[in-house]
Amino acid sequence: MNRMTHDAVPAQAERRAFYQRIDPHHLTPLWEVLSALVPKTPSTRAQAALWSYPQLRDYLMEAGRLISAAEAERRVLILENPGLRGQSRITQSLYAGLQLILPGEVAPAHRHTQSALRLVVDGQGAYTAVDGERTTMRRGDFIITPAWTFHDHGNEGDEPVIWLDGLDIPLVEFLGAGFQEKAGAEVQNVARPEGDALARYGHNMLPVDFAQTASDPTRVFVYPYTQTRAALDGIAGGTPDPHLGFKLRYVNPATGASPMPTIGAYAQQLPAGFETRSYRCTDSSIYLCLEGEGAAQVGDTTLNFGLNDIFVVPSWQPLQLQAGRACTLFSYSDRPVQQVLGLWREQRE
Ligand code: GTQ
Repeated sequence: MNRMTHDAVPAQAERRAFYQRIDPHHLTPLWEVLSALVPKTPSTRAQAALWSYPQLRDYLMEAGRLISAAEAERRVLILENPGLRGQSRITQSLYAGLQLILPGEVAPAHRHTQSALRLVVDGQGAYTAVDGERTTMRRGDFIITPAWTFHDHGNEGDEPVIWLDGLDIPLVEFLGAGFQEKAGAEVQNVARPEGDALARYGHNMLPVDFAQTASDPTRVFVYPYTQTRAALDGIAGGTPDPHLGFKLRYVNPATGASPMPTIGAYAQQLPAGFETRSYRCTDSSIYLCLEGEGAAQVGDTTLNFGLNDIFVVPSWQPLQLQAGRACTLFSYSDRPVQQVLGLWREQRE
């Protein structure tokens, strides 16, 4: 018979002494951490949280007086999840920041393996250039900077311009795959006229010999808000999904996959007074209110959001959205990663 079943279970003190003896050999017992390592349901330290835009804007303008875009390289205030302070992340896998560029400033050209999205929030007259093509940044535009593409931002207008940056920084850090380099010049040469990529790849047509695999980022790098609005308005006369309202995802038009392999992005319309039924999914999402106002009930937490406010909904927490006035919400998450790995789940109540 097994000794363990004969004798008394070894005292806690004896176990602890054992753990201490193996510790210098870089060993630790699984049974002390198993339930945390393999949880019954997703457990993240990330919390539901909201950042009010008027306050964000004030602090960002203050940052504008303290440091130039040139010195900062990117003048950004990072939105850190209150449950993940010090980690420069808004969810376990994704980063969010609010970037300011003042009239006359340039954020110099560089590239990195981290993928980035921009959602333009405030002001006009700025541009982003991606691999030699510029696009004027207009409010609500969704612009992407795929991995390893050179990008610089500039403001040739006379107003401060602010946008939300969404990057896969924590994911790339986790994978140990981060590289960065500066371009030879601060500002990229313009290689193609503005609108070239959208004309070639974004009108339900493609260059005749063009072929692409599903994981490649799209050649379309700007999704103008005018088109997003037109799409949402076009379906808003129908019946809203009880859990999502009218929700569309941004795609690579050549493949139907997400614009970039690591980040999915969405635009959603909720009619005035509409209340979604409880819904949860394994991708944590970052939302920005582009129009209207409302409330997000995330578990026990109520987040009241207004114009340009940003809020985060952690993995597997039940979400109910309530629109006050009709709402348009932008959101992004790591859903494409979870789906390709066979991990993504949702639950509708
Ligand atoms: O605009 O290239 O918020 O490299 C963080 C890292 C923005 C950018 C961020 C970046 C950028």
